[in-house]
Amino acid sequence: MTVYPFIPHSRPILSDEQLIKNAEQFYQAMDTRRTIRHFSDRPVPKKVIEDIIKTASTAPSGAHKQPWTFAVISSPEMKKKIRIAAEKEEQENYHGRMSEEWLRDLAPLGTDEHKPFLEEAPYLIVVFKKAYEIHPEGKRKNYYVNESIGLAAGFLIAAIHQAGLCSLTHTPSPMNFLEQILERPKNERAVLLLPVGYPAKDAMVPDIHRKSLEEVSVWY
Ligand code: IYR
Repeated sequence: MTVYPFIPHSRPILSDEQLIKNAEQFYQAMDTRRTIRHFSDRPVPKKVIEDIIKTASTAPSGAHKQPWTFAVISSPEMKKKIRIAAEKEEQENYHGRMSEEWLRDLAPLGTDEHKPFLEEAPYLIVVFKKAYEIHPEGKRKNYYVNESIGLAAGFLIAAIHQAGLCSLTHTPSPMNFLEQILERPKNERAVLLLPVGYPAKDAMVPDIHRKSLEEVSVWY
């Protein structure tokens, strides 16, 4: 067993005013984030995608195992393959697999089985969770994999927004076609597919509202 060396860590003590300002500014910035479904094909520098992935990978994870792989797709051929496979699954979802209640809940959002954004956005990022690690001596366990992936995905979406871009948290289901198309090793499961880019010029979003602080918090 190796023990990490421990190093000091501190944050500067800020004035209450500065703390309040920082928190409020970040909230205001994040509150302008919207999920979009219509992307521009305007190119985005690869460096931006590299840095948002590095940001996602700063998320905390069970036993610091960092049980994630981010697959980045910009090749038009690969994007097309992914769109076709996703639409095949979604066709079955919208026309049989999803319950009446589910379809009713989605109706106000106007989604359907057509996923042109999978070819339009300059980048697709697929988030894979690593159920375990493959080492030469065999399998090594990862912990709290779902929680860790959720945290990394949250960081990723925040980083995309902060950079000035948009994403769509897309979950075509089942997602195993992504493992096949991208030829991922057997310890990786696709959990999220995010088109990333600028919104299309005529992009529209539903006029939905976020729950208030009172609705989402309890204080003791
Ligand atoms: N995966 C489908 C259906 C879908 C489900 C939920 I829950 C959403 O919030 C949105 C869509 C699709 O991508 O269309």
